[in-house]
Amino acid sequence: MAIREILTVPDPRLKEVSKPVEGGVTDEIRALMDDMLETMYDAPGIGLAAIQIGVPLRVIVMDLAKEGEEPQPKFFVNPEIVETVEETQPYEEGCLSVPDIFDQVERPEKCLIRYLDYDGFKVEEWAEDLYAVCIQHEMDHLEGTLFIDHLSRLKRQRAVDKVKKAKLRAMRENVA
Ligand code: K1U
Ligand code: ZN
Repeated sequence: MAIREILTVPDPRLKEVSKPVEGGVTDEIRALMDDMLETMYDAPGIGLAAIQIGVPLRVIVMDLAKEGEEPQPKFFVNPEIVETVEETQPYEEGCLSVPDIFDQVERPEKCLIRYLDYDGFKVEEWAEDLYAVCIQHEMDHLEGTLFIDHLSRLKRQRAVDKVKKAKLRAMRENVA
């Protein structure tokens, strides 16, 4: 297992549409998911899409366990949103690719999802609460969409500028 670098805005790879995994859940895909989970725990975060480590495949990992609870890793290969309810809920979202920026995004309260799990079994289940928020956020990554794309142009530009400035500052500190 390995911790990989997480891409941050404005890296153009974050705008790519990820491709389906062909040929089922192989050991190679499981190795990718292992690296993604380790990278997500290290960050730390509660979800991660493969494109965030530069791999344009439709693969997501997630763990919504609270501090002190047993880890509950979840793995999603070729996930699809089959159905959503009309009711929406706001949630203050963050993103490891847009570090230190948080803002409210309104999304459907519940969604029916279909995916292949770590062992390649087909799963269909309803996601609600934080699970619904997080899977929709991660599915957006697979389409090249970031949570800041749901905000106004001004807020989005401010967020990108803030991340760029922080990266420049960190680079200067590392040189000095
Ligand atoms: O996709 C990502 O970049 C991961 C992102 C997932 C997410 C968070 C909130 C709403 C929707 C999706 C994160 O994990 S940001 C970090 C975070 O939320 C967190 C970090 C440590 C403890 C608890 C939460
Ligand atoms: Zn994200």
